[in-house]
Amino acid sequence: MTPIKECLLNKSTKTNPIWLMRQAGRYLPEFREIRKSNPDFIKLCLNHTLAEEITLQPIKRFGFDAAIIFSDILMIPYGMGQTVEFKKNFGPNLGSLDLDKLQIVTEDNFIKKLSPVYKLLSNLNNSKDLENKDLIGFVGAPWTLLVYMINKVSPKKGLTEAFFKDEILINEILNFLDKFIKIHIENQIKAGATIIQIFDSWAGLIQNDFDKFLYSPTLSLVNHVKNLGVPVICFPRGISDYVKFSKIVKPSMINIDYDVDPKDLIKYLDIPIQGGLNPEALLSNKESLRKEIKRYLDIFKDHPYVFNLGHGILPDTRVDMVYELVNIVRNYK
Ligand code: 1CP
Repeated sequence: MTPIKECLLNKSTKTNPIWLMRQAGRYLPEFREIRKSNPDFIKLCLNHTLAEEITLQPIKRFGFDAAIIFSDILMIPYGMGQTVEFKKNFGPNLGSLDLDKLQIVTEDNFIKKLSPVYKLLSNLNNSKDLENKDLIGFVGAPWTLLVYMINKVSPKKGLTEAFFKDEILINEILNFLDKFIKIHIENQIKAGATIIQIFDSWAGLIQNDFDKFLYSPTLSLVNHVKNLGVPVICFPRGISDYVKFSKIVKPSMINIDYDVDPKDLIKYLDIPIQGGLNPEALLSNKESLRKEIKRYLDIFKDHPYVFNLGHGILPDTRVDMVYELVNIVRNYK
């Protein structure tokens, strides 16, 4: 059984399993090399040969316990017919949203457009490099995808009231998202994903209607994954109440961000926990990195815990700091 599966079953593991969010990409020189000659990011995600190579790059270097496929949460709006572009130093830029066009997108159209993602998973499923490791497929949560689809660009600067003005549009998109996210999950599992992670990167922007935007739509997905017999990890980044979320949504494991106090959590949570370390710790020096890692490992000594970060690894991270991190986690006693 893989180390992460053991952890999910509450078994004690010799050392904490480890992988890092956004481990494939940005900070790796070998990724940047490929990216240079592939300016169209969506095309790169749909090139299953290169996507396989990129997925395995961090595994070959660091021997993580899981590979996460090289893809993006915005492949779902792309599959639903909205254009998605990534501009240098700007981030994603989505095209106009046409409900009439969305209504005629069939399950077959969607699967056809994203078929290289499923091919990527089935190829990786047979890879020697992933023996006794998990293969993580993922989706964006409905709220986070709704945010990108309506806002069209990153909501880094927050959302204005105008975002919420068309309730009919919001409800329609949420319905479509529930349908197509489930299709994407199902096809990733069929192709060989052994775990699904649901990224709700902008959950922290929700201020009202938590049931409508957070709990109900996520619970619907979590139940779908569980019915397909695969564990599901939720990452509702930036919400204040991880305990309430976990009690309502009941994921197999919860990924925490770096703003929550892990000591508080273990008092109230009995499900396995993943993550927490501030990715900025990797930009400091080895001594403070060691201290921060030890803080998490000490707190989770008697709790099923997968080591990971509290958000994605930052582009400026030095590769030698990642080696150091893996070393510290693997040798912790
Ligand atoms: O310009 C480039 O080279 C592209 C950078 C890049 C990469 C490497 C983007 C654009 N996406 C990815 C890959 C990616 N995205 C992966 C696979 C690699 C891995 O994790 O190992 C995954 C899991 C994601 C998930 C993702 N995409 C999230 C959720 C996780 C998170 O970090 O919060 C989000 C929010 C996105 C949207 C996205 N895609 C890319 C960017 C720059 C962004 C964020 C934009 C923003 O700040 O709003």
